[in-house]
Amino acid sequence: MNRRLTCGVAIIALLVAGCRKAPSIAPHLLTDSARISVIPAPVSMTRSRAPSYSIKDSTTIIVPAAASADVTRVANMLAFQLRAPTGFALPIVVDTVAPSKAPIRLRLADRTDLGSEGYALGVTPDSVSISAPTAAGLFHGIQTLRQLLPFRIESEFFELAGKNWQVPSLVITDKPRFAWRGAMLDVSRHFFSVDEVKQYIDILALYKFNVLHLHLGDDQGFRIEIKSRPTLVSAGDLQVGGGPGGFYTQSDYGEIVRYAADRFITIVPEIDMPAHSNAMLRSYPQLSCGRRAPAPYTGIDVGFSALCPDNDSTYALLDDILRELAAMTPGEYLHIGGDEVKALTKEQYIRFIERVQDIVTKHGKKMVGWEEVAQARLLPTSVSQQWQTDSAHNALSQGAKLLMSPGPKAYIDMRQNPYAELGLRWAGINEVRTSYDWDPATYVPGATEANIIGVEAPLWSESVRNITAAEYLAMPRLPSIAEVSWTPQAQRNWDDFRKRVALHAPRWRLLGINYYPSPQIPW
Ligand code: TNX
Repeated sequence: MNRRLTCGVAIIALLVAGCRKAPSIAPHLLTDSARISVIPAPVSMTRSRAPSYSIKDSTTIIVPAAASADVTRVANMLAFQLRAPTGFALPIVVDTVAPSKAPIRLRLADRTDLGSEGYALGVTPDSVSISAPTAAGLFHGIQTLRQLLPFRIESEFFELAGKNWQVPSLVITDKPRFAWRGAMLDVSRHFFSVDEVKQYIDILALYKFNVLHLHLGDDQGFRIEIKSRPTLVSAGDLQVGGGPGGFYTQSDYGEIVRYAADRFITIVPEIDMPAHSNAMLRSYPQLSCGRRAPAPYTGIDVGFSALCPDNDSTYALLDDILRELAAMTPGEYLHIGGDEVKALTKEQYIRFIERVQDIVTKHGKKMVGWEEVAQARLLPTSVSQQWQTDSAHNALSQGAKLLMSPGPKAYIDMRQNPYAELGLRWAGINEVRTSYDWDPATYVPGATEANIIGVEAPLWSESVRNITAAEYLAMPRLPSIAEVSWTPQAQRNWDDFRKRVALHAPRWRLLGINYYPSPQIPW
């Protein structure tokens, strides 16, 4: 029966059930290279009238002669990304060997206007050219190329992915607004395996984040092996709702650090102190100044535990922890928490933070702390992470930089709607538009863009038990925060963003990334 006939015969049923067409592929599952969706939006993008470029069987990836290990790795990652869905060989060839037809070319260019992470991307019918002053810039350029390709480029099966690999002709010049574009994962309230953390890193890389802050110690669990203090992880291994949760050996941690570094993402480890330290105190109850004895804790209360600031053994313990952490962390920063201290006096707190800052410095690192640390004397190299934004002036008057994570905007553990099962609500409902519509440079009175080191989206895990739940909270707010931290304010536009982010959902489905189908997005 042809379709018209089906409808004709079913004319009465139609009134009840509607006229069913023969099954067809939903339009959003088809390639539409006219609709471009790059997130975060580039600083400048000019499309040309020229025909598209196409990746073909014969395409090669050209790298500069004598490319550094970093550049070669970026080329390999591009090839790896493209080979599975296209089924093409895509050999990597060194520039000057033999002229290739219609290549993808990676180039290091001496362009100060692109900063340390920017890139330029040019597409003509005959080539794709990505140039950048650094390998990090090339890597970001590759993420843009990936997003310019049909979404099926995220498929692992060329048998299913089809043959059309067009990239529209255009010119992009791009670099980030802020140096620190971070996400935080709380692996203490609930533990996340190394593989889960890698999955999160994959999402961060796609959206050009460059920091993953790991919240490694809280009341419920202490998650990093410290060889000189081996009982920390064993005595301190619970999680919300019960345990055990798990911990990273130093070799696990090294694996995470390397996986992130390969994607130009720096790990910033946090051991929260002096409060949020119940798990630590399970091994060292004699160091407790808290309001409760350090008993196993699997609830979600905060502020009751504290390390004693007036005991030298406290600093001996912290010296061991921070020394080992510094040695296994290539990034410049160690995060010492410092939030929500309810069991100490202000004087005790200040004394504590100043001594810990000295320990961090002694081990060659810079200190980051939640904004309460600004009550203490901060070094100008220290960073104050704003979550309530009521102490910014203390930090600013000492020359410290602000890392912007305001609860109502950047906390992606807040619920996306009042009826959601996942997420907390103390900072309000944070729908994707709320997370998008703000300017980090003007959010704090008295601060200017120059005072802001960047933006970070914390994902606290009281209600989050695994990476699937984490992704449900993170998507689509992580791409939103990515754009807040990368794209110049004047070029950000909610209405445009909501349409662009809708076009990423088919990619997430191929990548196996869970997401919240926000009613604010035209999926
Ligand atoms: C506040 S924000 C906390 C965390 C909680 C979070 C839940 C901050 C520095 N401390 O201990 O996990 O709220 O949203």
